[in-house]
Amino acid sequence: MMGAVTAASPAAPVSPAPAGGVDAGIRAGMIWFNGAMVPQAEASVSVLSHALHYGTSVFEGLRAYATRRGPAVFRLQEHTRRLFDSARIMRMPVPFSEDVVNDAILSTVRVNGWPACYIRPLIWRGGQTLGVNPMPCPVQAMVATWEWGAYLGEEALLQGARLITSAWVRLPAGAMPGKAKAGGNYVNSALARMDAISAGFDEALLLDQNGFVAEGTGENIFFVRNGTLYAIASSVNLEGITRDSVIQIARRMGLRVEETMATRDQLYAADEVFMTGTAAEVTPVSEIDYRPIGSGRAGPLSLELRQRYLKAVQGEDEQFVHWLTDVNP
Ligand code: PPE
Repeated sequence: MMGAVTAASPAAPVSPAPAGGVDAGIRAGMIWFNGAMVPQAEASVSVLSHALHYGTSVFEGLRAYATRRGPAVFRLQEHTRRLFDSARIMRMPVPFSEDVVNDAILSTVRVNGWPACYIRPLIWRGGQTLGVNPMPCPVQAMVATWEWGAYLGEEALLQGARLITSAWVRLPAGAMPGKAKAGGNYVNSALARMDAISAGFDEALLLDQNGFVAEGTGENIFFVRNGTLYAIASSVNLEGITRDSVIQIARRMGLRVEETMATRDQLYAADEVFMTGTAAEVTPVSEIDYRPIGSGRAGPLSLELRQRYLKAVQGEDEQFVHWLTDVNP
């Protein structure tokens, strides 16, 4: 009988809850939790939190980089602005100002002493009553930090990532607010990412409901053709801050940059494809749907833009130092 548990196929053992409740695999040190700095083990919430049941959260992802002046957060104001825009879209009244959240981000990096780290602010509907209506539930907030290396692995970074178009369509604009970085949107991303990984690929390429390229599960997409850089524009993708940074860096290099919608076959025939995101930074793509892109290796312009992006985030490019906020002023 399908699914029956026999002596030969024992049920997976039930693992005991880890001491402290949560996330034993992530070392986040001190977490800013509703206005106080607490150890990770104490930053826990009720299992009856609205967000846990219905995905009613909004979040951000930032990075702090090691610079000559110590750690600095990349494009802090822009990320906090987008976090509050996401909250507005989700009708979540945030009990803190943008300035308080900016301070919380800088303090969390500072108290943990990270030279460089990933930063995850999260705002969510907590526990009060269950039922779909979130409005009676309190809005809570936290900022956690941890060390996070190459998003799709070192190999994808060096050789170029291998992508497969997902059978899951990116959430249509009439169904979900793609411009909000809302927790619930990431159910779509998680489904696509699981299937891509199970099929042996690094990442999924998501199309919109009309077949146009939308984005990766956590990255924006660019391509190069005949020397022009094209940034994918879509009504359903996230307006990436890395995407904006790379467009500005490319224009300063004197490259021709256009924002455009594109079909998957335009990517197949491109000279180069790469992905951008705070976690992924600039990750070259070497293959999509079994078709090698260009030479089938990380493209030269992708690698050059990656180098220039890394210089900018580390404060090594004078033209873009205004993007950095020192953690220890
Ligand atoms: N699209 C999606 C769907 C997305 O999640 C991200 C960021 C981007 C585009 C690029 O946005 P930006 O970081 O502003 O350039 N994804 C974040 C979460 C990744 C995760 O796995 O968690 C990130 O990169 O921090």
